[in-house]
Parts: sequence; structure tokens; C-alpha cells
Amino acid sequence: MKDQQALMITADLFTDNDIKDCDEILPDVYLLKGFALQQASQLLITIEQINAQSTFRKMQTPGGFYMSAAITNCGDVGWHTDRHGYRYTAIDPLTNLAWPEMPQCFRELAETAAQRCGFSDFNPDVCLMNQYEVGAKMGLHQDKDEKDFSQPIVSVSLGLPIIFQFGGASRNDPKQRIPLEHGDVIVWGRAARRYYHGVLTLKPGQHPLTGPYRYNLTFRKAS
Ligand code: MD3
Ligand code: FE
Repeated sequence: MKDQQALMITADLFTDNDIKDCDEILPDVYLLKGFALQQASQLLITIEQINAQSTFRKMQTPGGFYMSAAITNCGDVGWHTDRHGYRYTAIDPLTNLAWPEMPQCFRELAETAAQRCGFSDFNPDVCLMNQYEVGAKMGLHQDKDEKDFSQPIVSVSLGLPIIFQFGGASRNDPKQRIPLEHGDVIVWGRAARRYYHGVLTLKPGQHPLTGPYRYNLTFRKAS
């Protein structure tokens, strides 16, 4: 009952019914449409502050190709790839300093979203941040560099929309496509933690807050 009331109060802050509380779009995959809309401009200011310390950069894969999305991190560790492989590091190899601290407004958003979807003790230690320019994409992959698969991942989309694609635990499983828009949050855990996923090529556009870019924040418990 209390939760219901809180939800109604939250929903009242939005002009129309653009907030859906935790829609389970597949088993263990939850879409919180517009959940981060209210904080979006604050999040973008904070992204810019992190970018000033540890800038977005295109990383090299072990195969020698460069990813088309530019990446940075905040938190106790950060995800990194180069010719030697994928891993989490405590030091940003570009600055030789610790990754920027995870801001409180990031942590609160991630924990609240996870809680709404039944993950009551999510305690992320890293936020992996992707910046997509027009033409950038992310091929089908699994997130499997984290130690603890019992923890969910929370994703926050900002700026231009993109088509998100996800299947099952094996690469050939049938795939679904859903558009992810500014302010959308996805939470996935349990079985879905191992699902293959990616995003299609970012189409040209201008977003009032991010111009020709899309940002995605993924909150994880890596170590
Ligand atoms: C996985 N990022 O950084 S997150 C990544 O939009 C990454 O930048 C993408 O994959 C991005 O590793 C996608 C969103 C997402 C949503 C639902 C999922 C990933 C999912 C459901 C199952 C598995
Ligand atoms: Fe991923």
C-alpha cells in the first residue's frame, strides 16, 4: 500500500503517464520507461564532470579493432579493453590515476531502480559509461567480466534514441528489438544476466540536451 502511494506521488511529477513502474519485458528484464527523465540534466552535467577527469575514449579490442562507442568509467574500478584483453582496473590507464568516484546521484538512481525491480541489495562499484556518436554501435555480446552474477545490471539511456537488441544465453537465440529513449532505465538480473545484447547503429539526430550523441550508463558490481 505504501509503495502504491509512493508510486502515485512519483507518477504525479510527470506530465503524462510516461513513467511505467517496472514493466517485465522478458523474464528478469525490466523496463522503467522514463524513470531518469527528472534527473536527466543533472546526470548530463555530472557526466561532463567525469569526462573532464577521465575522458571518453575509443578503446581497442584484443583483436586490434577500435570500438565505435567511446568509453569511460567512474567508481572503485573501471572496465577497460586493449590488445591484452578485457578487464576491470582500479587505475585509468589513460591518466594513471584512480577512476573518478561514483557520484551520489548516480548511485541513488541505480539503487532505486534496482529496488523497484526486486533487487533490494544492489551495491554497484562501477558505472561504465558509453558515448555513442552518429554511426556508432555495439555488437552482440555478453557482460561476463564481473565476478558476481547474482547482482543485476542497471542501464540508463540519455540523449538520442537507439534500437536495443537482446536474445538469450546463446548467441543464436531469437532476438527482440526495443527502442531505448532518453530517460529510460533497464534492470536485468538472474537468468537475463547472461543474455546476449547489443545496440544497432546510432541514427543522425539532434537531442536538445546532448546534441548528436547518446549516452548509456551501466551500473555493475564488478568485484
Ligand atoms: C543485457 N551497453 O555497455 S545496456 C554495455 O546501450 C552495453 O550502451 C548497451 O551493453 C548500451 O555492455 C546496452 C542495456 C541492456 C538492456 C537490457 C539487457 C542490456 C541488457 C537485457 C539483457 C542483457
Ligand atoms: Fe553489455
